[in-house]
Amino acid sequence: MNKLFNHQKKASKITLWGVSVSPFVRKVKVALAEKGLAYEQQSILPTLLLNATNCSVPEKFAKTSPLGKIPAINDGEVNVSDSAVICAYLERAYPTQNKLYPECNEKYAKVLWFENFADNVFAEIAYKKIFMQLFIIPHVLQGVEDKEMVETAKNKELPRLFDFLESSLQGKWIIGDDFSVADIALVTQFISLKQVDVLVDETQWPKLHAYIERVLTRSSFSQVLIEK
Ligand SMILES: N[C@@H](CCC(=O)N[C@@H](CS)C(=O)NCC(=O)O)C(=O)O
Repeated sequence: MNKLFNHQKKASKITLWGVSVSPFVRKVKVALAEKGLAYEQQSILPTLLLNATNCSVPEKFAKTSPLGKIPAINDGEVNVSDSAVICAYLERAYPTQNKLYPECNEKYAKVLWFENFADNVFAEIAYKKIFMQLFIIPHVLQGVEDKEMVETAKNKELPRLFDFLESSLQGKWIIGDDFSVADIALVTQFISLKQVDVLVDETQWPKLHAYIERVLTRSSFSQVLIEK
């Protein structure tokens, strides 16, 4: 009873900063759901977009996210920003909940590699060159997308990354038998692609297509996608 009380008390003090449309915010929401941690969300745009839309930047957010990016969290007095750092922090702060990183050193390194690939290499194309152009620029900033950038990303750059992932998939999850933060980081990017109608062709990338569907059946993903 005491243990349960302590857990609930600890979990309820997490504040997540960021709008759910961000794949990086979604990544943290799924990680929190996997860990069964309660939180309250402050749906805020990054500082760059707050400024561009003449909105003020809350002091607490500025303090929590020094670069003004989303996501960021407050866990009591602890301020953490960047999705990869937040997930690593949550694993360490809440070690008894579902593990997001494997014990084995080699697998751990692979997970970090794929998480970095998802957040930086894949997102550079999927998020910056496609989602930003097709969603954020027209719908949030009322601007006009760079059509040439989108076409090159969709037809040349993205298929190469799909090929790489197709050849990397040897088991149930991206690094094999262990579901991890790498799966969360990757599939949250695919959700953004789907939101702008960029899909993975099942005939060309069958393993990747099945993998994404498999990850999406996890209750953490359904929970977050239902909330939206
Ligand atoms: N590496 C960061 C990337 C976060 C990121 O780029 N978030 C976007 C919103 S989806 C943002 O805040 N952009 C504003 C900016 O780059 O200043 C993470 O994983 O949290």
